[in-house]
Amino acid sequence: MKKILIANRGEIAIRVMRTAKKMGIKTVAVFSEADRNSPHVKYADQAVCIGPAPSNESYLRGDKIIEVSKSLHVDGIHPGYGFLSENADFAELCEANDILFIGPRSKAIRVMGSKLAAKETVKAYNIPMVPGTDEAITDIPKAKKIAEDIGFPILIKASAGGGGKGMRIVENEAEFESQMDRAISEAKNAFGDGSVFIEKYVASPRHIEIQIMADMYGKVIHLFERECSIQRRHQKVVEEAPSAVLTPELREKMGQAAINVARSCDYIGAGTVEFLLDENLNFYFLEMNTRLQVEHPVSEWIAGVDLVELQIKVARGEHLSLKQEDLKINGHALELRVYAEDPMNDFLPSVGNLDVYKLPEGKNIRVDNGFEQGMDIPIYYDPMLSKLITYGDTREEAIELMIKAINDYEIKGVETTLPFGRFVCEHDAFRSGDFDTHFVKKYYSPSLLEKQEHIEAEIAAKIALKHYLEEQKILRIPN
Ligand code: MV4
Repeated sequence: MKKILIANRGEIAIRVMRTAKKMGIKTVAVFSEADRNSPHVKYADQAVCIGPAPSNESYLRGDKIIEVSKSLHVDGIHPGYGFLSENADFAELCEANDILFIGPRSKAIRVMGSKLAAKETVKAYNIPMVPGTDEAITDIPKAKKIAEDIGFPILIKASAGGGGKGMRIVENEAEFESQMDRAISEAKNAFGDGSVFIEKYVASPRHIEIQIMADMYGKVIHLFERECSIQRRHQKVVEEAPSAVLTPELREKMGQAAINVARSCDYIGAGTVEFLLDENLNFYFLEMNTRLQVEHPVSEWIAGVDLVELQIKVARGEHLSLKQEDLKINGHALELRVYAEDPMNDFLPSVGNLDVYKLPEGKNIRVDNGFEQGMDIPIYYDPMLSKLITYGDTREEAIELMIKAINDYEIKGVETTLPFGRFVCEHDAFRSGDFDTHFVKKYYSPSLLEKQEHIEAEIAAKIALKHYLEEQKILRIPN
């Protein structure tokens, strides 16, 4: 593999190119008209404009990306996350054009993209699943009987959904039919596929995911778990590895289950198997994400691997040389997603210009960034600016360093989720490790953030005053 094209933008495009360069592989960036001056364009060896700002006219144009790849003699395409990364048709188009798609084969993407097909596929592998139906519901009275057997509340999920899209809680049997009707028509509208199924609703779960890596010769390893329960409306905010609640035995069990999920679909490359973990530490398979994830750096840090390097190696046919028994967890890593969103105003995108943009630096701090000072933040894409990742020998150290690094950011021009990240890191429930997916809903409100900012401003003012008075003393000493 001599040259790869990165079909993405922002921090992940740069992150992939960094590893490609390390491996001596040439890089091609693609960009939209809104991203002409973006860092990922400058960072690449070659760059090609593929269309206007809207994603469906640029970063989602698989046909154009293939065309560019052919004319520049690209060997492989790395899709990053989002955009075309889980588009089975695009992976197939790459296969048909003899360009390596750096990811699983299109078949695995297609199976895991359908939640019902995924359940069907993993069934033979003894993977724990939430009680529910495993076929699309066509007979509503029959489904209602099943719901009564399972016990309310239940959850209706769209087969073509995922990541929380197309879900509906049904509290009791009285509302079953109406919710079912709505769920089906919603699914039809949103995904063009009205297939829905039901599951018992797990009320206070943690969201634990396992990173896996597979080569094309049937070897599959796992790189431990990530705890992703700190999320807001299905948008993860803080992720960490390892989880504060897994025992080595449970980790081993979940790791093996994840490996089996990968085996069930002949998976190749990096993938993530999502589980729910209930209060009694029972785990249930939810879905598999067939791409590199935003939060992959926390796994890289504790496992001591470069996941993009492994992706490229297995894509070009190398054997995985890592052995499961040689892998172990070292220390603790945390990631905060820094969004240009206003935590005081319902996390509305805060568009504008990055008048000041200075990033924290130092030992055990990693910032995966896609922006630079002076840039406008385009309104067309996800408003994530960068990811702040910190590491420590212990969870406490990683948290303390996260707070320090948050304070070392200097951003003017837009509001960001940095103060919200500090709120999470300072919260007792987070620090104790005793939290679930309802953390934000349960504990966060803008007024609490205001209070915290106020206290911090007061402390800062007091420190400044003390300095001032001390300086005055010094100045008053006569010569
Ligand atoms: C669930 C659940 C409770 N019970 N399934 C949301 C994302 C999608 N992957 C599945 N999700 C959930 N499925 C059952 N049977 C609760 C969620 C859920 C959730 C899961 C992970 C992380 C955050 C979440 C927030 C709300 C709901």
